Amino acid sequence: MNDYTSGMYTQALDLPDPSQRALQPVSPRADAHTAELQSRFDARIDAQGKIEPQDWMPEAYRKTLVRQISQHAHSEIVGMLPEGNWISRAPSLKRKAILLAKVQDEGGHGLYLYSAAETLGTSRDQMLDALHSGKAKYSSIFNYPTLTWADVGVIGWLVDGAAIMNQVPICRCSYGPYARAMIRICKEESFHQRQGFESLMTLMKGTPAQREMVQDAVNRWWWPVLAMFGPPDADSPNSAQGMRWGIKRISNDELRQKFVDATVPQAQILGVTLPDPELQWNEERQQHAFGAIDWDDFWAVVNGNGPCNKERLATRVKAHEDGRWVREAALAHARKQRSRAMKEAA
Ligand code: FAQ
Repeated sequence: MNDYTSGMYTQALDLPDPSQRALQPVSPRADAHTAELQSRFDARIDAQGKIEPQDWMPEAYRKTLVRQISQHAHSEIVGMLPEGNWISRAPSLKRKAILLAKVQDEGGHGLYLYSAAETLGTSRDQMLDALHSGKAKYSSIFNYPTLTWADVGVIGWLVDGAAIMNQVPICRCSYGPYARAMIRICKEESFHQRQGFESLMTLMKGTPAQREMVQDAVNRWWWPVLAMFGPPDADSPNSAQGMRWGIKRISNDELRQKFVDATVPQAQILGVTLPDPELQWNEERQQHAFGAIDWDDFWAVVNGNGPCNKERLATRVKAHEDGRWVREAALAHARKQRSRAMKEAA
């Protein structure tokens, strides 16, 4: 039971609703008004319509969106770090320019997403405080190290590939600002995925040592990428309600399966082996069967104990502190302009 499962959907989920026990209506009139707003909201969700910032929405819907969108924004911003480490070591000017553009795109995605979350009444400062104090989550995948240049290609191919698989359905999310932000993000992620594949293809056409480097990177990233889709549906506390509200459109397990099915032929074209002896085509199910994911490792990483959690958070906090003077200067400039405009108007 969690606090996202309040309201009428708890009936559909067959869960008790604690809010109904704890809260009494202010007055019968207020209660009737809320019921009317709720029923309009439900009708719009059922009709696949969009909810906009000025619309009434249940508090639990707002809270779930702030949780998911802010986690997503944090992932984009922290996701800049593993690749950012390679900007100064890219093997050519062309690769450096591509990587700079990609890392900058991720920063842009973070900004659209923080803006989308701000429309729900939570400030960017509040969200950043939650990230920097270690309270907020961000994607598990960014807590693994980038040991060689091949890791940068593998992040593009597999991590961006998984991100697209997960994020294309969010373009149809019921919350308008989130859905619209995702359209541009997905277009850019698609470019990122292709540049990663192309970079790996170049390495695979190179020396035996370069091919080995790619295989080693694929071996290290494959399983964490599969875990990135989130826990199995049966252990995913937010899924049923998220799907009912049209925030999530496809479940964690279904997306993971689609990703495996799409990636196996790409691995064959590249000439790499995916490190799973149980991975094979299942004729009956018309999809690939694959081995068991190490969920203990996933939860250790999510709970702050992955190989790079501490380093990532420390780097992020330092970047925020280093940028403090820029924010303060911009605010001071805005104040000066405002007071000048007021003097001129007087
Ligand atoms: N890492 O009940 P569910 C990118 C948490 S962006 C950490 O299934 P839900 C771009 C989950 O928050 C990548 N925590 O949760 C890029 C929940 O905890 P809570 C990020 C995870 O929300 C590429 C608990 O487990 N993408 O890659 C993870 O229904 C390359 C139970 O889970 C998004 O954020 C995880 N992997 O489903 C940048 C997409 N998985 O909050 C740079 C939007 C689950 O109750 C380079 N988000 N948890 O305390 C989503 O689609 C969903 O939020 C899920 C999780 C699918 C991530």
